[in-house]
Formats: sequence, structure tokens, C-alpha cells
Amino acid sequence: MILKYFLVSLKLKNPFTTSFGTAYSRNAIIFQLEKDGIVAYSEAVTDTDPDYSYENNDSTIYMVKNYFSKFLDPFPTIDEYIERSKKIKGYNMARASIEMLLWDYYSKLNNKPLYDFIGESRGYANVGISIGMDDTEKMIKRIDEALKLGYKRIKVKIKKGMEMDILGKIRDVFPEIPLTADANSDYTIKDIDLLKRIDKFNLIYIEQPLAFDDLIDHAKLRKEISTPICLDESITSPDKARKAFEIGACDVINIKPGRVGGIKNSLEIAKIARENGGHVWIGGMLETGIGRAFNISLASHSLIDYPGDTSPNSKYFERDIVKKTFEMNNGIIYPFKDPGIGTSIDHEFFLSKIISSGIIINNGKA
Ligand code: OSB
Ligand code: MG
Repeated sequence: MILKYFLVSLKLKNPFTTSFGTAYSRNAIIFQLEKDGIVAYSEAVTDTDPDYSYENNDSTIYMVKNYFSKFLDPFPTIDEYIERSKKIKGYNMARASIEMLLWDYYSKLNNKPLYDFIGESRGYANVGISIGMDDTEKMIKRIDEALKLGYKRIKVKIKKGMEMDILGKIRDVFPEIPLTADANSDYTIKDIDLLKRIDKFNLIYIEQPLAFDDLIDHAKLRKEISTPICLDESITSPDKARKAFEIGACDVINIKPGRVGGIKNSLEIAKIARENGGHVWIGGMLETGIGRAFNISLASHSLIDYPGDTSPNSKYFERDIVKKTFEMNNGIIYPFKDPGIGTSIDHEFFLSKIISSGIIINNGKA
């Protein structure tokens, strides 16, 4: 078994601005496992800075090298890995990198595409788009293009003080489109009067208005506004999802397998949401074609009832590191039908994008 990581840097087609900053590139860690003639991949959702959560690329490499990779010996089933890794608290993005590697490995071992190995697939993913902040005129132009491409819902990033201008101008031009807004935790409960003013824009939901780890204030806010609340950052486990519904902190959850520790927890969260009358969709972290393939397979699960942030590769990059890229038609993407994630690294281009790499495990036999 050989486990390697590669840190690659890809320039984004368009800078992506959220309330916590602007990303010009995606610096992604790709993990590669070779075992018994199978080559499996995964991608960590962390980037250089710990600004979305406390994890970043350095902590992911550290935690995988020193902790999560140790749970691969003796070689585990997916459930055994999850059980062993419970010993480590937090670091879900590092944890998920190995869990997802195992999903790709075992679906390839069983000669099944990942969506089929996961099961209960509707066969395709419903796709929405996440649009970063910019001049409102530029945002409106990008929304117009996205609608023409067939995206099923438009999400725009907002921040405190910009929300009325951004959402007001968008609604002037597009009064009826399925619209949501993501604040990436830029507000506090003291901003309740400001947040009430958002109700008039008729959003499907507002995503993560309050602190990244909060449930209680979201529950208070939810009682005061008519816009449904979607949680992203705050939901880091099935248990958090259960608590969120129990205290009425949200109506919707943006599931990112990286944030919640992997695919198994993602499915568990989708089930909890369904049992509580909530809704779920699969989010994104500007992944390359590797992470995206996981997200699209998962987004095709029948419990995932809202369109997600799973744009085709071309939204993010001029050229992606994978051989096969996704195409969207009428807001729908079909997962690949080859075993596992169904796509692999485009080696020559991939090599040209590597910043650093390392061997984590090498026990002699691939
Ligand atoms: O909050 O959903 C978010 C990107 C980076 C970090 C956080 C978020 C996002 C996105 C982009 O909204 C989703 C995507 O298109 O991958
Ligand atoms: Mg979000």
C-alpha cells in the first residue's frame, strides 16, 4: 500500500469573494492510495488559510500523516476506519480525506460507480451556483449567464452592510428567480433588525448568518424572521444536526462531506433532516474535479432534495487536473459511470501544478 499527498495550486477563472475574503486560487491537497492494483483518490476541502473553519492545508497534512493514516493499518472497512478515527476529536476535513479515499477504493474494488456503491441514487444531481461578491452589476451579469446555462438556483454571497444593496438590485432585475444568500457568519444576534429587512427579498433561505459554531442564536433568529435558515459551518456532525433541529436552529442544511467527516456522516445528516421535515443539499469548497466527483455522486442521492453548489469544473478553472470533466444540461449533472469517482488525474497537467508532495505510507507493495 502506498499513500501519497500532492498539494496543487490552480488559478481560479474568477476571484471568489465571500464575507471572509477573496480567493484567487484553489490550493488543494489530493490524496492517492495504491493498493492491490487499485488507485484511489480524494481531496481535502481545506485551503491555505483557516478562514472558513479552523482547519487548513497544513493541519490536514499534519493530522493525516500523524493520526488518520495510522488507522489504515490493518486495512479497514469504511466502518472500521470511522470507528477507529473516533479516537481523534475534530479535524473533520482531514478525517474525511481518508474516509472518502476508502469510498473510492471500495467502490473500485466492487467495480461500481461511487453513486451506485453509495446507493439510493436518483441518477443525477440537481445543480445550483454560488456567486461571489463583486460590483452588483457584475453579479447581475453572472446571474444572467448562470440562468441561461440552466442552473436551478442562484446563491449569492453577502456581507454585513452590503446585503440590502446586493439583494435589492438583484431582485429589481430578477424578481422571481430561486435565490439564496450566504453570509458565511458575518452577522451576530445584535443584527436582528437588519436581518429582518432581508425577509422582503423572498429568499429560499439565508445561509449561515451567525457564528460558525453557533446553534442557539440561530434558533433565536429563526423565530424572528420569515426567511428560512440554512446552516453550513455550524453543522459538523450528525449529532449537531439533530440538536439543530431539536432547538429549531435551521430549516435546511448545506452538507459538505469534508466538513462533517465524510460520506457516511453526510448520509446520516440527510436522514436526520428528512425525519425532522428539513431539507438538504450538497455544498462545495471550490473543489477540483476530484472532490467535485464525490460531491456530484453524493448529490444524486435521493435524500438530497435541494439543488447544491456542484457546478461543472469549467465554472472554476480554465483547465482541471482530471481527465474527465462534468457537463451540465438543464441544471442537471450525471455522475460518471466508471468505477469509483469515475475520473482520474490528468498526469502531465497535474505534475505542472504541484507545489509540494510526500509519501505518507509505503509498505513496499502497491
Ligand atoms: O460557504 O459555501 C460556502 C466556497 C468556499 C468556502 C465556503 C463556501 C464556498 C462556496 C462555493 O459557497 C461553493 C462552490 O461552488 O464550490
Ligand atoms: Mg456556505
